[in-house]
Amino acid sequence: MSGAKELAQFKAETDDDGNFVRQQSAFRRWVSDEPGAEFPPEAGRYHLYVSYACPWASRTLVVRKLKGLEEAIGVTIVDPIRDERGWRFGDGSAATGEPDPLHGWTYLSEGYALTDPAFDGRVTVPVLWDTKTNTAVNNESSEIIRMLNSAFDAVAKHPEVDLYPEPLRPEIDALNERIYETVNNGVYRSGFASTQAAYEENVTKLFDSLDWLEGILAEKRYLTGDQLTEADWRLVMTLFRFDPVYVGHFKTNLRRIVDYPNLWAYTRELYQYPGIAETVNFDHIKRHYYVTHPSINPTGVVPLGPIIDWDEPHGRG
Ligand SMILES: N[C@@H](CCC(=O)N[C@@H](CS)C(=O)NCC(=O)O)C(=O)O
Repeated sequence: MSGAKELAQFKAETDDDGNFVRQQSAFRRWVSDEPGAEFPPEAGRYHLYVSYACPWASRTLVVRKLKGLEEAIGVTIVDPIRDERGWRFGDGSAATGEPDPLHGWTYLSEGYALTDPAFDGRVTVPVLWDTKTNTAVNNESSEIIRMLNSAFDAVAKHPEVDLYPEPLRPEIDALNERIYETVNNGVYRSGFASTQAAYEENVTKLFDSLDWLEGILAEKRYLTGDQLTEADWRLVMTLFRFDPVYVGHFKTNLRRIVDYPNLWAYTRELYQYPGIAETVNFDHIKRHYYVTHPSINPTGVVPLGPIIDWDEPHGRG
């Protein structure tokens, strides 16, 4: 890929002040268990296209796992290395990800074109695909995880798991809002800032939020208390990637997660939670970021470290 093309892409994603601006997700339809819904939940009908590298896509993998939807909803892992043609399918090897089992596509953009021939935005993961109408239902992770949490209970092995319980919703919404702005998206806003001022502003807000979260986790086991909710799983997608990638690649280096006693123990606890480690692929994560953003890492060299013991006992609880 040419560096000029990549720079042009990033320019389009940066405002006049040098701030990274994320595009709105395009497909916003819903799977619902309401009678007469356009997309009713059915085992075997829907499919997720994801990248292990992507924190937004990985949320959907985690919720699928926690709800016990592995048999009801299929998954395809795309190649972590992306070029200007967007996400590509793999050859089935551990390094490149999987071929498209449904259509034999080469690029995920083929699914975007099938859903909306006029689509001309960036092709993103995750995508929740409907095999019956052969279209993308939704490509916004925050909405897909809500559907997986509540619409598929009839076909879920763990319908009792509720990551967005009614009484906690206002608290979860408030946590999500600050964490999305300053942490989940804050790392991208820091890393893709194209001016010193934009970088410093975003890094400062990011670390103010990490300090705030460290304080919450000094008092509580999880963000809302003793129950894991979507707010925890959304946060930890960024924490898993923080020391391995963001500290170096996105220059979010005032501190590392391992320097925060509570955040680091909490990050390990969620990593060690049954079924989660198999959704976290550090090889895909590191190669994706370091190889796919030539404007900030033109050599594409992937660092060997840092050495992190993810299995160290977390000691919380
Ligand atoms: N708001 C979307 C964001 C998804 C997103 O930006 N995914 C990234 C990967 S981490 C992507 O596919 N980027 C492709 C591109 O920008 O070309 C969501 O939460 O689902």
